[in-house]
Amino acid sequence: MADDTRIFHRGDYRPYPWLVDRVELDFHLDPRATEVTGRLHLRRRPDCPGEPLFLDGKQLELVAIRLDGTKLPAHRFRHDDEGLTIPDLPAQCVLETTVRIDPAANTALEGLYLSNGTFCTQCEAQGFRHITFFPDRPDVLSRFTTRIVADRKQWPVLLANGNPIRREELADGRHGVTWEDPFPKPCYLFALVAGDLAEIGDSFTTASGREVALRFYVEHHHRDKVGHAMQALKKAMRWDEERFGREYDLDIYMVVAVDDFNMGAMENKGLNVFNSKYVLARPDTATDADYQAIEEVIAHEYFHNWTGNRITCRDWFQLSLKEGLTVFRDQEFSADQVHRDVKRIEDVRLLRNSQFPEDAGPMAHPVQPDSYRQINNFYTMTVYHKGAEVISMVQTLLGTDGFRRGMDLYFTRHDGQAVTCDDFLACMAEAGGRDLAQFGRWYSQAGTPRLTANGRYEADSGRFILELRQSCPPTPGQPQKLPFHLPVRLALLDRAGRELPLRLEGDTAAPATERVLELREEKQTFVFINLPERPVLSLLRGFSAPVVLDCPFRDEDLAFLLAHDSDPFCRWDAGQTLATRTLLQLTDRFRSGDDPERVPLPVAALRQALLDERATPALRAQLLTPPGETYLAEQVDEVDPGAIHRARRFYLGRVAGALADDLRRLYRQLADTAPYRYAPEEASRRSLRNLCLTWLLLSGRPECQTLAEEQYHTADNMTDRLAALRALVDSASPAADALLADFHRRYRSEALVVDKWFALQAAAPGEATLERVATLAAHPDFKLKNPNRCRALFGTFAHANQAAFHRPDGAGYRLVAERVTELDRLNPQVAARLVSAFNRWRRMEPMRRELMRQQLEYLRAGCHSSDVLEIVDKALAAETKA
Ligand code: B3K
Ligand code: ZN
Repeated sequence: MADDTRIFHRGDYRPYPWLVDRVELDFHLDPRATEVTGRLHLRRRPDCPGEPLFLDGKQLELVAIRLDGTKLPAHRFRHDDEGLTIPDLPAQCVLETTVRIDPAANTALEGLYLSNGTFCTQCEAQGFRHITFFPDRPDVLSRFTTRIVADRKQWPVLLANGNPIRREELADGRHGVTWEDPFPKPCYLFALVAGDLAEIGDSFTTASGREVALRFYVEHHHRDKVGHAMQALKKAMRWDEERFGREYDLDIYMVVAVDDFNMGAMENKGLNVFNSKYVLARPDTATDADYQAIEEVIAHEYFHNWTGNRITCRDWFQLSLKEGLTVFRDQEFSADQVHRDVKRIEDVRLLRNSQFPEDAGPMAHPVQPDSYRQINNFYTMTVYHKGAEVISMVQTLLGTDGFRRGMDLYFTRHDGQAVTCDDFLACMAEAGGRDLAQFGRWYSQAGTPRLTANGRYEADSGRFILELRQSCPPTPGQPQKLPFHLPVRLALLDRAGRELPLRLEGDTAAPATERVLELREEKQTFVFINLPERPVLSLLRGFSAPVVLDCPFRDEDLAFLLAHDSDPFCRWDAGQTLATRTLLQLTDRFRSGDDPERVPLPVAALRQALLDERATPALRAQLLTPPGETYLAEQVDEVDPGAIHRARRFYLGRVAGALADDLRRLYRQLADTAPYRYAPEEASRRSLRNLCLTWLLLSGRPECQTLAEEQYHTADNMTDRLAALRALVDSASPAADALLADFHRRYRSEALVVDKWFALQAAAPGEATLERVATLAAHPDFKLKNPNRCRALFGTFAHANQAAFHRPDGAGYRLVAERVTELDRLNPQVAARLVSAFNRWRRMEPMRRELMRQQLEYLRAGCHSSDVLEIVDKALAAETKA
């Protein structure tokens, strides 16, 4: 049975009838029996007379309850599974409750729990109700004071939000620290940490000259892995001042790294709690990708201080108000730190691989969802990343200056409030002087729009007639869609790849060479004039809208764009389309048993891209990397993951074989000349060099294995060592097993590297991977309770190894379903993420479709959390009718 079958609807919002001006919390920490006293200073809202007080509270043992200092008799309140109801309260009062909780038994990692002996909290979205009785909703803002008492020896560091105001030495070896947060905040931003942790300090002077203490807290053996995160934090603080005029507001900013964490990190006011994966880095333990991700997540959580904390969400349906906006801000920040063009390509790849399938599947929901059963299931690619694309489109429509004015207005008007996505859009419309009413459909309509373009050149009149059409497929609960307001950035190129002046019929302004067309109708025609030759269309530059582009480009035009387009995104995308066409033809051959050798491969175009000295190495690596298997699966009507996998391997092997001499030469040219250092140019060089190595191994030349073995042994950093090992494992080299064992021996004490070891094996191609994953689950280092480890093994297997997960005998489905059932009892949030691997079951070929359906039925019968059941029920629900 489900533990919660209620459905929450966006339209049901009602303000909370009480104000909680202040709350004083008192924690007496003990792993098995922590006592929490909460003193709430309550005031009835004048417009809500007579309403009882309801406080959320789950799995709390009520020890005492007092009203204005006097014990409240049992008949004056009701305590049930959901919380505490108290009718008949005076208009103003102080309510005090004391509860007992068991942090050591908390495997869901929501509320107060222990990670390697450190107490920590995770309250977003609804964890605070597992700590004390409180209105656990984001629109109730209170000033928090937190006193923490614990054994001094075991937990010398005691942290909470705000500034420390009192330290106490107590009897029996205990000590206490009291923290005060001057900023009113919702309880989801509350945090507490207690542990034996190393403190790494630095400071930052804000633009207005205030000194802010920066503090990182990590387990002692990690103290030499914090430098990069600290620098990232300082960069983010400066960037937000320069780009958005936002300064930090408290005197101290703290970040704690813990090993057990359900997601990436949490932006608690003044006290971020991080998954250690996004803090710890040393050249020998972290890859370039890890370094980049750390910079991004540190910045993301920091940026939340304004977009999320100072201005928060009225209710959880507004989640994208803070998440979409903050992802947009971290993407802009990262683009300024690394190569902007490659960063954009990485973001689009992620969107296409993960958000587009979500938007086309049973969990499709608008950026502002209409309903949910379990809010944790809505921390999705759609809310985060499509939400960020929506913000980016606002910037495109308003221009950078208009957008900045809109942000300024948003900050001035709503500082200290809990608001909605509509409030945000209203600021943008007002400051930008634009009507964004139709644009608002991006928040309310789910599904990925399809943009169709048809261009026709009339030689005698010198006109280029561009017809744009849009449509959007039905999604659950939304059979019909209205047209979107869609910015289409474009250019027209001449035969040398130069951008032509763009003059639309009736234009008076001087023609630009790139412009943004605004599509608002289902179909619109744009006529460009004064064109002496047939232009090549460079469409949707920079991916100006999150749509599927349907454009009947000829292969020659794609090859031309791949070689010449001055917009790096369009260059890359032309290459992706070319590769996709080839890969889909190959997939057909593999499905039907026809000879794949007869399919022509775009070798010449790829060689040109590989050797293009004008492009950065990282961009060249992106131009060469074909779309992944999940993306390809979305392009066909009936998915045979085995055929897609074989097609992609065949393509890589053949292209690599044809380019082998170039790859070998480049591999040598791009070798290191200095010790490892994380810097964008260095990472860029390594990314292309490691692509060369990987492809050389895929080309099947045995002598290349020695190159990889050498690189593995001589590398002075994790990027190169891991790339070499992965290349050997992926090409099923006989050397792989011995090196995997060596890798484990070297890094067995570094949890984050052991995660890489598990993930690498779970991603290995070949049917036998399934048996290996089953064996690894029994490895002494495997811990189902640790989310990182669990994601490394089972998450990688289910989400990133299509061929093995979809093994035709159904063994992959059974393996994952069993783990989901087991995890569901321990950690429903992590279980729900894993079970979503079954979401696209209806698109499979009939045999796999039936096998997946059976496992979903088994899961529906065996799981009990609302998290897993919401996903499973939606997956099994009737198919959306077109
Ligand atoms: N706001 C948190 C996510 C909380 C997820 C709760 N299930 C991290 C972030 O987006 O910054
Ligand atoms: Zn966030």
